[in-house]
Amino acid sequence: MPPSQKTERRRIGLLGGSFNPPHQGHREISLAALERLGLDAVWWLVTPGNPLKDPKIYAAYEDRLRLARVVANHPDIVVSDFERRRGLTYTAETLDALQAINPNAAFVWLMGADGLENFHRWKDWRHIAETVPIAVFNRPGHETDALASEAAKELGVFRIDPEDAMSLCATEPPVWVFLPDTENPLSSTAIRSRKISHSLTIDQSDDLIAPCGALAFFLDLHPDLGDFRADVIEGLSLPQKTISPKYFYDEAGSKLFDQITELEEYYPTRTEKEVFLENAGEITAAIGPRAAIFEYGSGSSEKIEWLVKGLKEPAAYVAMDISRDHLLENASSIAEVLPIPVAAICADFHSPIELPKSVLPPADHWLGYFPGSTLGNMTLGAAKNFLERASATLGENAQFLIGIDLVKDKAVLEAAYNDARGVTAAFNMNLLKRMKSELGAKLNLDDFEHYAFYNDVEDRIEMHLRAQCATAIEIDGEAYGFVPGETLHTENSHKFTFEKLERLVNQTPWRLEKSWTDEKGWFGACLLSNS
Ligand code: SAH
Ligand code: AVI
Repeated sequence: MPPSQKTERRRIGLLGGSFNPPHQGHREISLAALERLGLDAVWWLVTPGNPLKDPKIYAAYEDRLRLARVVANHPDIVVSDFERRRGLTYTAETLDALQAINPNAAFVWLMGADGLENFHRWKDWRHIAETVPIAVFNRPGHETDALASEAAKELGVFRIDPEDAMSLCATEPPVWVFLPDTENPLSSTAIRSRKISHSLTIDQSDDLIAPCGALAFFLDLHPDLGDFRADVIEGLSLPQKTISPKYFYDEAGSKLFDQITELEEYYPTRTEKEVFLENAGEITAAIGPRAAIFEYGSGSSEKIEWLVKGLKEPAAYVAMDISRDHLLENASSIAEVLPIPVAAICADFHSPIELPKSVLPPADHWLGYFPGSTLGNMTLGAAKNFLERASATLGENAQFLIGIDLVKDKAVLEAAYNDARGVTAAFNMNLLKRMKSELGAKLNLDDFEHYAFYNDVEDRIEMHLRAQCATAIEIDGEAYGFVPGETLHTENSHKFTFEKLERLVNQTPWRLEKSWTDEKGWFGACLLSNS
C-alpha cells in the first residue's frame, strides 16, 4: 500500500470567516465538529476581509486574530492567519493552497446554516463543494431558508444523514451533512449590533472588538445568556418572591451603583480606601512581587490604582464583571492609566472561569481581588462555592485580597441603604424597570417602594421591593400577585466579623494570612492564601 493510505489522515475542520468579533458560537460549532465528525483539530481561518461585506465594519486584523485565540481557548482549535500571509481572499483558493501543502490532511469545511443560505454567491462555490466535504451546523431561525437555498437544492443528492457524520471526512466530495441540533443563538452580526455608547478608546463605535486596542484582550463569555426571564419567573413563583442581585447591574444600574459609592451615608467605599491607604505598605509587601491581578466584580475599576501603585513589578490586571458595557468602558480607561497590560472578561462569577493566562506576561503568582464587600451579597453557601472556584481559577500559590463590611451600629448600617437622596431606592427600583423594558412585564412602578432594613439574626441588610397596595407583575400572560406589604427580596448584604470570615474561609482551599481594619473597625481587608 502507498504510505499515504497506510497512515490515517489527520481530520481537520476548517472554519473560515471574519471573526468580527469571534464569539462562543464559533467555539461551539468547533467543539460540536470535533465531537460529531471525529476531528483531530479545527482551524479557524481568519479572513482579512470578506469582499461581500463593507470593509469599514472590520476591526483591526491583529485584534481579531488575538481575540479569536482567546475565545478559542482549546488545545484542538488553532487560529490561523494563513489567508493573510498568503494574500488569499476566496475560500476556493484557500482550500487549493491548503490541500497542496497538506496532502495528508482530510479537510472538511464547517459552516453555520446562515452561511449555507448565501453559499451559492461565493466565488467558485461548486469548486469548493467538489474539493472538500462540508458540514453545516444549524442556527436558530435559519434551517428552512438554508435547506431551501440554491446550493442546498443543487447539492441535495450529495447530502448524507447526520447519523453518518463520522464518515464525512473519509467520503469523496461532493458530500455534505446538515446537523440540525447544534443551534447556538449567537452570531457576529448580532454582537456587532450591540452598541457601546462611549469610550475613550473606541474609534469604531459600533464594534465590540475595537476596545481591544487598549486592552490586551476582551473575552466575552456572554453571562447574559443566563436567562433573566427564566430567573424572574422562577423567583416570582417562590413563597418569598426573590431575584438575584446580579440583575441590578445593567448600564443604568452600574451607573447608579457608582453614585451610591459617593453618598454621604454609604461609608463602605471611602472606609475601604482608608483601610487600604493606611496599610498600603504592609498589604503590598504581604502580596509580594510580580503578581498578576484578577478582580472579581470590578465595576468602575476605581480601586485598582491604589493596589497597582504599591505593588512591586505587577505583571498584569484582568478586570471581570457581568455588566458588559460598563466593564469595557472602565477597563479601557484604566488600561490608559496603568503601566501594565490590562484585559477584561465579561462573565458571571457564579460560573467557573478559566483565565487565558498564556496570552498575558508570565507572573510569579495570581492575586484575586474582590473589594467592596461584594462577597457579602452571596449566601454563605454561595460564598463557599465561589471561593472554591476562585482557587481553581487562580491556580496554585495564589492569594486573594477581599474587602468585607464589618458588623456595626444598626443606625449606621440602615442609613447606608436608605440614603436621603433616594439613589439606593432608584438602584433597587431599576430592577422593575428592567423587567418592563427587557421582559415586557406589565407592572405599575408606583405600586412598589424601596424597603431596606438590618436583619440582626442573620447579620445582614436586606433590600426588598415592597407592594404598597394589592398589585401584580404580569409576564408572558401570567400574573404574579402581591398582597399589600408583600415583598420581592432583591439583595442581602451580609456584614462580617473577622472570625466569621475565617470560619467560612476554613471550609475552602484558602487560609486567612492577615487582615487590616480602620480606626473605627468598620471595614476589613483580608489577605488569603491557598498555598
Ligand atoms: N468592585 C467595585 C464594584 C462593586 S459593585 C467596588 O468595590 O466598588 C458589584 C460589582 O459586581 C458590579 O460591578 C456588578 O456588575 C458586579 N457583579 C454583580 N454580580 C455579578 C456576577 N454574578 N458576576 C460578575 N459580576 C457581578
Ligand atoms: C456591591 N455591594 C457590595 C453593595 C452592598 O453594599 O451590598 C450593593 C449595594 N446595594 C445597595 N447599596 C449598595
